[in-house]
Amino acid sequence: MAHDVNAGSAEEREWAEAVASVIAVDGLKRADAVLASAVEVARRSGAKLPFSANTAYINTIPPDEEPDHPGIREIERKIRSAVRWNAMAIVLRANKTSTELGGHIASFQSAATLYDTGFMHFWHGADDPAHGGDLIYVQGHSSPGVYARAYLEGRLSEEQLINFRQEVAGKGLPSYPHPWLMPDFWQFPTVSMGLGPLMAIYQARFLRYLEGRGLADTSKRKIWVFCGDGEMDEPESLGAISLAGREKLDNLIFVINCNLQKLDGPVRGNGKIIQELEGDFRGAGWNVVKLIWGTGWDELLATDTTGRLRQLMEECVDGQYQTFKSKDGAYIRQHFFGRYPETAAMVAGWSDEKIWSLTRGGHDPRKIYAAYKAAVDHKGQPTVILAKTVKGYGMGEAGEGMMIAHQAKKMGDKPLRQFRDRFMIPIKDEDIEKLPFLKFAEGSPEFEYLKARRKALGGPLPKRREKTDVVLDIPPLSAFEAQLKGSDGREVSTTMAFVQLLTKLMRDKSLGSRVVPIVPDESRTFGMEGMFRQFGIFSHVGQLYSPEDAEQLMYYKESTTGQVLEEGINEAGAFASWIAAATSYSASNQPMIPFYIYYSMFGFQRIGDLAWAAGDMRARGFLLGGTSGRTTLNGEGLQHEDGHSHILSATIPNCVSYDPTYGYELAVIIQDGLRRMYGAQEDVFYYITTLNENYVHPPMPAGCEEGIVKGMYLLKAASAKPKSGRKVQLMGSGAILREVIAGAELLEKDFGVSADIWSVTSFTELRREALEVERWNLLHPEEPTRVSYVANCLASRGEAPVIASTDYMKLFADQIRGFVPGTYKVLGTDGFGRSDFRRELRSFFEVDRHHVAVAALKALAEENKVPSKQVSEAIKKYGIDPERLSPTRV
Ligand SMILES: Cc1ncc(C[n+]2csc(CCOP(=O)(O)OP(=O)(O)O)c2C)c(N)n1
Ligand SMILES: [Mg+2]
Repeated sequence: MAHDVNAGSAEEREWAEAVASVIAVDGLKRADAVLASAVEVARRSGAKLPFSANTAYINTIPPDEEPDHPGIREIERKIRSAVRWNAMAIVLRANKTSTELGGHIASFQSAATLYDTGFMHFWHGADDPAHGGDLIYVQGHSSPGVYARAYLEGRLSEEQLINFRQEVAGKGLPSYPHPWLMPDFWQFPTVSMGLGPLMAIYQARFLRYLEGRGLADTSKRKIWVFCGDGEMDEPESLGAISLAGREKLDNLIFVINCNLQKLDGPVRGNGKIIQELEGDFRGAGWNVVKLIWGTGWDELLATDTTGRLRQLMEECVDGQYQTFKSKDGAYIRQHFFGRYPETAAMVAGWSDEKIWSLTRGGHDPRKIYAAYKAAVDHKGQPTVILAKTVKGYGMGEAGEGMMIAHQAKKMGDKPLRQFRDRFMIPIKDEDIEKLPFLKFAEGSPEFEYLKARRKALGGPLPKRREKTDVVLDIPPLSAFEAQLKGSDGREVSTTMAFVQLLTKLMRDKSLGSRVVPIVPDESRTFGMEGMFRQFGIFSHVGQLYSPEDAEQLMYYKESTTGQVLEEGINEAGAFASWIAAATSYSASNQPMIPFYIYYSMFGFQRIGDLAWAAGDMRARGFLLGGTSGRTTLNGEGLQHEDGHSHILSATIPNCVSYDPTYGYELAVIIQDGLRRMYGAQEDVFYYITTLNENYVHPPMPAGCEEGIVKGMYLLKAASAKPKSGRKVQLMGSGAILREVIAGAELLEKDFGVSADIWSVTSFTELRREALEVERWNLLHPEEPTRVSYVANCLASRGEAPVIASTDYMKLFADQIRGFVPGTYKVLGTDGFGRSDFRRELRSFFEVDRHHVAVAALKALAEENKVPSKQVSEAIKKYGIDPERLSPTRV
C-alpha cells in the first residue's frame, strides 16, 4: 500500500484508482479476487509478472475478520501476570547467590501471551480419548514459563520451582524440556535449536501415517511448534518445510516468536525477519499468518488514507524496531512517526504514554486468538504464525528490547517494581525482594478458571505417557529359524539376512502391522526393493501415475496404506521420522517398531544431535547401519567407509549397539531387542551394523544366545593342547571376525600356536557391564569382589594373551582394556578410508589374518613364550613391510 496513486502515467493512475475504489467499497477480499483474475489473464498471455513472495507489513487478518475472544479477559490477565511473575522469579531465585545456574527470563516474557492463549483456548490434552491430544513443542529456554503455569495448576510444588536447575538431589526441575529427566511431563527435547521444528514436521507426517495405516484416528490432533526467530537460522529449522507443504500437513502449526533478537543481537538488524520468513514459507506452500500489530494500531491504520504509515512500517528495519522498544513514547514519536508529516500528524494529539502503549501483535490476546483460530481452521496447508513481540517484554531497564536481554538473569529493585506495576501483580513493596511465588487459592476464581479451561480441553499439558497399554506378543527366537540354521553353504551378507528377518517380522500376526521400515533412498542398495510391491510405500495421495515398472513383479508401488517410509536423500528427515515412530508408544499410545536402515557412515556423524535427542526422548526402535566397516564397504572410498560409528553410538547412554558377523547373531539380537523394548518396555534403542560382504553363515552353536546378547561367546575353542604356553585368545567382530578365524589357522599351521576364538558382538556392552561391576567393587570394598562378564569369560579359558581385531578404530576394542586379564593387543582401522579390494584394505589397515597372527606372536614373545625372532619370521613370511608409514599418516 505504500504506492502513490498519483504516480505514473494516466493509464497507470486509472488502474490504481480503480483498485483503491474496489478496496474502499467492497473490501480487501473482493480486491484480491478481482486482481487475481486480471493477473491470470496476463500470466496466460505470457506476461512477465513482477514476483513478490510478500504481502504488506501488516496483520494478515484484518480487524473486521477477527472473531471475538471467548475468554474472561480480566481473569486471564491475572493468571497470565502470575505466570509471568513466577517464571521470572524462578530464574531470579536460582541466580540469587551466584549466576552459576543460569536461566532465561527475556524469551518467555516475549512469548507469554502466545503460550497463554494456547493453554487457555486451543491445546487439547490427551485425557480425552475422542481427541487424542495435541503435541506441543515448547521453545527450550521458555521452560520457566511452562513450569510457572504448571505450578499454578497444582502440578508442580514450590520446592520444585525453588530447585530449578538443581536436579541432582531429585527434587529439582531440568533447565529445558528433557523427557529423560522429567518423563511424566516433557514430551519433546527442543533446546538444541532446529531439531524441534524438524522433528515436529515428521511427527505431523507420522500421525498421518498412523491414520493411513488404519492404526489410530489422529484426525483431530494438531502439532504446535514454538521457535524463536533466531532459531530459524538453523538449516534444520527450514530444511523440511517443503515436505510439510507438499504433504499438506494441516495438522501442523508453527508459531515463530519474532522478538527480532537472538542471543548476541538483532536477528535481521538490516532487514525484516517476518518478511523473509513469509517468503520462505509461502514458497514452500504454507498458509502464513502475520501477527505484527496490536489492536491499538488498528485505528491508526484505518486513517492511513495516504498509505504513509504502511510505507513507514515497511521501510523501518528490525534493528530500528528493536531500538524503539528499548526507549520510550517520546523517542518513538520523534524517530518513527516523526519521519513523515502525515504520520507525525496521526499521533499529534496522543500522549507519549499512549504511543508507548501501542503493542505488537504477539502481546495482544485478541489478535493471537484470531491467528490461532485461523490456523486450526485452515485446511489443506500447514500454518505458520509470524508473531512480532518484544524480547524481555516488561523487563524495563533490566533488558527490555536490549542487546543483553537474552542473558539477563538479574533484575534490580526498580525494574522489578516496574514489572510488578505494569502487570498489576499483587505483591507489596516490602515483600518484593523475597520474590515470592504467586499462587491462587483453591476455590478462587482464577484457580477454578484455570482448572475449568484445562478440563474442557482434555486435561493438563505438557504431560508425557511413560508406558503404552497396548500389549504385544513378542515372537520367540524360533520364529527366525531361517537365520538360526545358517545359510546352508550359500554366500550371503548380514544385510540380506536382516532383510529376510524384517520381511518375516512384517508378516507376524501380532507385530507385523507395527513394523515401520524407513529408508533414505537406499532400498535398492540394501536389497529391499521387494518390499515396495509387497508392502507399499506410504503416500498421502496414493499413486497418481502408472509406474514405469508396473509390469514387473516388484514394481514401485505408492499407496495411502503403504508401510515403507521412503524419505528421499535425507538422513536427517529419515531419522526424524524414525524418532516419531520410535516414540509413538508415548505420543500416541501406539507402540511402533521402526527399522531405519542407512549407510552407517551417514548415521551418527551426520545426525548425531538427533540421535542424542532420541536418547533423551526414550525412543524405542532399531537403527541398522548398513554397508558398515572401514574395509568392508571397500569400493566407495574415504567418505563412505565407516570405522567409527560404533564409537559414536557408544556415547549415547541408552543406545545398545552390536557388530554381529552371522545371521543367527542378528536374529538373537533383534529378538532380544523386541523383548526388551516392546515386551518389557525398556527405554533403550538398538544400533546394529550390517555388512555387504557375502560369505557362508554357519548354524547357531548350542547355548550361545546369552553370550551374543551380553557381547561375547566362545565360537571355537583352541584345538590342540598348547605346547609350553603357545596359546592365545583371539577376539573379533563384524566382518573381521572371519580374518581372526583365518589368523588362528595360520598361527596353528605356521607356528604351532593354538587359539580360542571369541565372537564379540558388542565391545560396548562388555565395557558397560564391566564398568558397573567396577563401580560396585569400588563402593563395596569389604564385600567379595565381583568379576565382570568379559574378565570372567577370558579367565575361564586360562591365562593367555588376548588379541582383538575389528573393522573399527582401535578405540572400539580398546574399550575393554581395563578388564582384560594379562596382555591385550588391539588392531583397528584408524585413519581415512580409500577404495580397493577388501583384501588390500585389510592389509593396509593392519587388521587382516596376517596382522592378527603377527600381533599374537608378538604378545607371546613379550611373555617369553616364543622367541622374538619368530615374530620377525612371520612379518617376513606374510610380506609385511615394517618400514611402511602407518595408515593414519597416508
Ligand atoms: C544448536 C544450538 N546452538 C546454540 C544454542 C544456544 N542458544 C540458545 S538460545 C539462543 C538464541 C535464540 O534466539 P531465538 O531463537 O531468537 O530465541 P528467543 O530467545 O529470542 O526467543 C542460542 C544461540 C542452542 N541452544 N542450540
Ligand atoms: Mg528471538
